[in-house]
Amino acid sequence: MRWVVAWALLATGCDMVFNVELPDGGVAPPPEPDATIAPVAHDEDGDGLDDRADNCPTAANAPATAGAAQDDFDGDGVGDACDPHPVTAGDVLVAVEYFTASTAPVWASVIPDTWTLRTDSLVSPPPPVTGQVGHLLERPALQAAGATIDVGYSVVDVGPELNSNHVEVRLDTTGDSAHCRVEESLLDGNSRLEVESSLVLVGSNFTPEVVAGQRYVARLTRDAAEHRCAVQGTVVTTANNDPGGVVVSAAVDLVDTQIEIEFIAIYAVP
Ligand SMILES: [Ca+2]
Ligand SMILES: [Ca+2]
Ligand SMILES: [Ca+2]
Ligand SMILES: [Ca+2]
Repeated sequence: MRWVVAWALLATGCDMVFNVELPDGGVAPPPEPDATIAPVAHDEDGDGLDDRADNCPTAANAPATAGAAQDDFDGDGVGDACDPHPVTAGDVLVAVEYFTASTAPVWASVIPDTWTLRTDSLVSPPPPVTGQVGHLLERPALQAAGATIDVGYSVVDVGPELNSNHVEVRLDTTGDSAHCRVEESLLDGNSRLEVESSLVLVGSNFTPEVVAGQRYVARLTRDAAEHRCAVQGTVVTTANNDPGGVVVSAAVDLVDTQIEIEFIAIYAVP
């Protein structure tokens, strides 16, 4: 029997309610400060190294030789496979959420949607049969200058809208917002990858077509000079017209698209 539990999170001065449907009965886990405490014996990327021993817990990067160190060219503790600045030291993984049943996610729906927490992922509500519906998942603001966000997800379903089914990853600072968007157009059959900063939009065709069930990692990096949006080797950049502050809010914004989120990681340059 499935049941629904709701708890409130206080963040950025606003009450947010996160409705999570758990697969089995039991006592709802209380909210925890953040998932920098990785779960024991959990290997998100399947490279054989537990998350807590892995210098890049969301991308497979085990050492080529047993006992050797994982590649980290600039020696900042963030492995090359996921380092936002692989030849410049200073990157730090400041928050990561694996959506395991054993950790209560700090990510919360702004609208009291029902997202389903599975054993190792979070699934958004299904798209509507008709019309257009959006879903917004946010986390409390954190200190993260020059932040990068990685969202590992797969598309479960897209809705009936012809030209606006999309997954958007967002980092907001005071007075500025950066977006990395993957849009699936049923109108022309193309997928588009876009990055937006302070209303400056850059677009690029994104191939291959988004495939249901395939894992994608959307990465948005905001540096002082530019924003970069990267998915599966395609990168789109635009100028950062307003560097903003170091207090960053992060969000995953959906329209007419159902996704299964495997992880969300945030890096910062201290
Ligand atoms: Ca691992
Ligand atoms: Ca790894
Ligand atoms: Ca590094
Ligand atoms: Ca680095």
